[in-house]
Amino acid sequence: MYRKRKQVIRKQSSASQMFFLKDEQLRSIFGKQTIDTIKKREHRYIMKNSVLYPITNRYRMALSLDGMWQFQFDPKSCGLSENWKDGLPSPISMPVPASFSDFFTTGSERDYCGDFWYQKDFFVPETAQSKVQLRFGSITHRAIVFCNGIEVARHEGGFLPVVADVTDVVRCGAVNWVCIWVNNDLNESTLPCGTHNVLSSGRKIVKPYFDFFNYSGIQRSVYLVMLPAESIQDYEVSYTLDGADAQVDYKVFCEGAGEISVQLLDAENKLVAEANGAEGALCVQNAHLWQVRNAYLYTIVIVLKKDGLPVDEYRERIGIRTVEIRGTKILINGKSVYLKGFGKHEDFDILGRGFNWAVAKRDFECMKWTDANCFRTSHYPYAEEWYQMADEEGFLIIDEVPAVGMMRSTHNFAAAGTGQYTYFFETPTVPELLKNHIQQVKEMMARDKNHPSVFAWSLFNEPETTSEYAKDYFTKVFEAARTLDPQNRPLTGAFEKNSAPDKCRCYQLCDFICLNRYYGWYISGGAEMEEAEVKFRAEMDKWAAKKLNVPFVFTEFGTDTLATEHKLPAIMWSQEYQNEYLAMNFSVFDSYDFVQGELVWNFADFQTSEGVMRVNGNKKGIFTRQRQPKDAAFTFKRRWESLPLNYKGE
Ligand code: BDP
Repeated sequence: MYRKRKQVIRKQSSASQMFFLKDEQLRSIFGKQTIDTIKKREHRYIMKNSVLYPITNRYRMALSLDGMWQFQFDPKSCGLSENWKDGLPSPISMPVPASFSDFFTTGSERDYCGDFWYQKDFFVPETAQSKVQLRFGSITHRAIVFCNGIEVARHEGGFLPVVADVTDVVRCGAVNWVCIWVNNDLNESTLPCGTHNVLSSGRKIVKPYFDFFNYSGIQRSVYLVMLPAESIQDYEVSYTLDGADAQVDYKVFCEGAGEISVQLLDAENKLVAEANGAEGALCVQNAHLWQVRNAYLYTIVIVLKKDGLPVDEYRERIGIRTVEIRGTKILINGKSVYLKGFGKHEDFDILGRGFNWAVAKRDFECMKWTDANCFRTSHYPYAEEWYQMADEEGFLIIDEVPAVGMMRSTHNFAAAGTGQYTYFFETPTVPELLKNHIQQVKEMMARDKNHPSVFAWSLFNEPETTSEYAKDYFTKVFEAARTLDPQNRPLTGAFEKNSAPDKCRCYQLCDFICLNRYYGWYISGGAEMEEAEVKFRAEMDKWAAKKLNVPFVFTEFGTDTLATEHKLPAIMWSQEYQNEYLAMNFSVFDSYDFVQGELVWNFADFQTSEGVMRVNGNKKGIFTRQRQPKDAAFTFKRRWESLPLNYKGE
């Protein structure tokens, strides 16, 4: 009966039929809204919607839509033409947030590549504020969002928020429905890069040019956001220190006119500074700085008033700290910091890449136990909650855009070190790729700019960097990125072995240089470890000879290690080998003062595509996929506990 009722509404409100309905009919479907606003609706998503993290207070409300959704694969890609937006023909249940893959018991479902759909009913309160939005933490990799059968948003890119303004299409005090077309295919003009094969059966098999499973779906939380008519759209902050005091420069962006006031509260909620206006400065005497692994958070309270009365308020925790690259040092609050930590993935059993607070909590506890202070969001921006936790725990983040797989090879990591030219940037798809790349840098910086934990932006992982084409391409990406961050944080990218000191044409673009190196694993592994060290030092000597006077950070080094394997003498894949490899790497890192950080690959074992190089995924974890320590975790704990924060600094 329930379903029947829905179908009646759906039929009436189908977008294709909408303009054939009489005004009275439209009014009866959409209540108080006018036909004009309904007719305008299809273009609303072009307007920039606020990506502020959803909160609830007197003026705004965020209702979680997490839970069971309905789901259907669309292997024939007929859903759009058959109007599945009006109701999925035969859906199954699917939890959100989560990747869809690991719930299934057949390979064809787990590895599904193509179109698929999500759908959910949701109630909009009668008392809803003037603006209503649907906000998805991400939809992987591309989506068209329909609300009550009407298109409200389109988005390319699977790791940043999708916000749809549904003000003109929802019915308040009634049940509405959202239906989403999603596609998880990969190609060379979208981020990350890849391709697909079509089997003789017609089934598509995705071929990522990267080394992690192509998890997809609605992998982060979904909110129904209700905002006042005039609202705070965004804000940005930047910091200057002056002795014991600090100045917080801010800018507030609003939709609609009004007076703005800004306050800064300390950790005890006591007012420490205030200012008025859309732009201004908050002066904080005896500021508590946000320090690495010793975070102090203030709360910024932004109030929008109209005719003297508050109409909106947004508050968020921020940390006062500065970031600077000076010579070969990375300075936080003017003091040199040696980075210790991990390249990570959003990856866990059953959830796939779905965000889960409990997993994130365990990850932070494990990282703190090793005395780490930093991680890279390899190879895509993570769920916002990761950054909130890092802000609180005092972790530094290198925030990475999903520019991975920009090298023509089905497994780009396997091409690393072969010395072969793996061309990429001369293909016709490049202008489109560049457009998407810059767009995602914009969206990442817009979302993450106010997190004190984010101290640097990584604009790529292991692309081809030796051609003139690559140089042109990345020059454009860096030029665009340089204009976007109110704090002008350092820009970098992770270079693989082919980006050698005498060949790479892109390292000059970076404020500090990140190297992914596997001497002793992909290069001269096993019995040849001593040779690996010779080659490693030879490369480092070449970098040293360039006298670049910038910091170098190892953003990857590691060995696949099975938690079950022990062997004396050590052999590749054994826990003993992982430790011997690390000892060699540490001795190289310690020999060069400009090496200012070590982020091991990877924090934990993680799922990848199948292949002869992978045993149920990548096993380079220092922890297992279940977050239990391998022997190497104790090695890191010992080393990192013994290194001062300003190791090799002044
Ligand atoms: C690097 C990639 C990373 C891989 C790693 C590996 O950046 O994504 O997982 O190698 O081979 O090339 O383990």
